Amino acid sequence: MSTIEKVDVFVAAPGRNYVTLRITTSDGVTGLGDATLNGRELAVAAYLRDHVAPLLVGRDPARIEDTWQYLYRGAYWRRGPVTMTAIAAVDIALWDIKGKVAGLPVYQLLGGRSRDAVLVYGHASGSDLAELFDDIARFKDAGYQAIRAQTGVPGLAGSYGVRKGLIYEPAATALPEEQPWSTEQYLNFAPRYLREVRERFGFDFHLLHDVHHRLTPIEAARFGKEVEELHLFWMEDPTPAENQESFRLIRQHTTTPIAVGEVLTSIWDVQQLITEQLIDYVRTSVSHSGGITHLRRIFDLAALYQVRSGSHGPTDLSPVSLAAAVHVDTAIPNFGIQEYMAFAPETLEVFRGGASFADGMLHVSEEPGLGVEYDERLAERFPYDPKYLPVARRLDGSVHDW
Ligand code: CS2
Ligand code: MG
Repeated sequence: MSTIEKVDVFVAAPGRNYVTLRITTSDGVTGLGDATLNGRELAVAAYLRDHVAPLLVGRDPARIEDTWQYLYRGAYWRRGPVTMTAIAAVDIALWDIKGKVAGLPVYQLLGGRSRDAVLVYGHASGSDLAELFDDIARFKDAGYQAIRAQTGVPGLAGSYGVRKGLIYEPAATALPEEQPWSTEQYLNFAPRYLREVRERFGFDFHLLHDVHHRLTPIEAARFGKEVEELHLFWMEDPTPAENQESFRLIRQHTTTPIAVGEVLTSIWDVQQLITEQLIDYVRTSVSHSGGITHLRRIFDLAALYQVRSGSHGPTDLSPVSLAAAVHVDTAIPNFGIQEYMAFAPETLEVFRGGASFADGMLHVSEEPGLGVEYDERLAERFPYDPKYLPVARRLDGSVHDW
């Protein structure tokens, strides 16, 4: 029987900080997992190195479910982004190994194709409307059928979601940048600019918007109602989702579809949102919610309630995550859409292979396993560079959800 012989955790910054797990079996088969948690990378790296790796050596790599249960229940302390990202990295790596041993791409182990390709959405942004419109035009010219639109709020410096240069990266400072926030100014502006986007570009593409946890439920209800006629594909994270029942209030007032889940890390954290149909898309990601094994459980629960997938997938999830996500997206019946951002060139030098982009869609790798290789030698040239996500403060100086 093949056993797990070696567990390596690589922390490097090719394009941005990534934590990559590599598991090697006694037969020399390797599997990769993504353990990146933006702004808290070293917490997951230490959790893996110090508390998980010693438990894995000698285990049967084929026992993916047993390893998941062992790491989840055996930790005693459950859930949360650090634990579930560490478990996810191990899970993804073991699925990679299982695919390589079977000589099959992972999606084939998940039931085979349910679709030919995976619809993605791109991220158009601009510090003002003119820049946003130019960016939307660029994404439409590049073949994107779904585009998220974010722009700065006049009078507020550093609004959420505005890309600086080619690659979007919100974790950009050695200590958290403090950004001002005004709900009133946002609510007076966002519905207006989204309407101008529809007036300029029409309705022949999916338009998405990320509220990014910034509103109270009734404010989110107002926002959803005001943009209803714009037929958004979704409004994302309209209000913080720790209190899942707060979405009942939004649902009472608007039919604008709702997407939630990128900061939620287990089926229990989205259980009420799904079973009460308080959301339309669940955005849990393969690398922050326990890996392929647990994400499948979440999407299967979601399928019972006609909730579709909409997995998180910005560049602070590595190409290993994106590859694993597209294997899952290719196989599940209730796929909705996959978030996708182009990686930096350095990232693609270190992480080779995986899903490929064409005509607004991602195409799954047919290589055995996930289809991604990690060049650890080249990665060493890009040392870890600690960065924090911003913190938002209201105009009275109190902390708000960033
Ligand atoms: C955003 C993320 O892509 C999204 O929907 O919410 O970019 C999020 O801000 C980052 O992943 C935080 O690291
Ligand atoms: Mg988001």
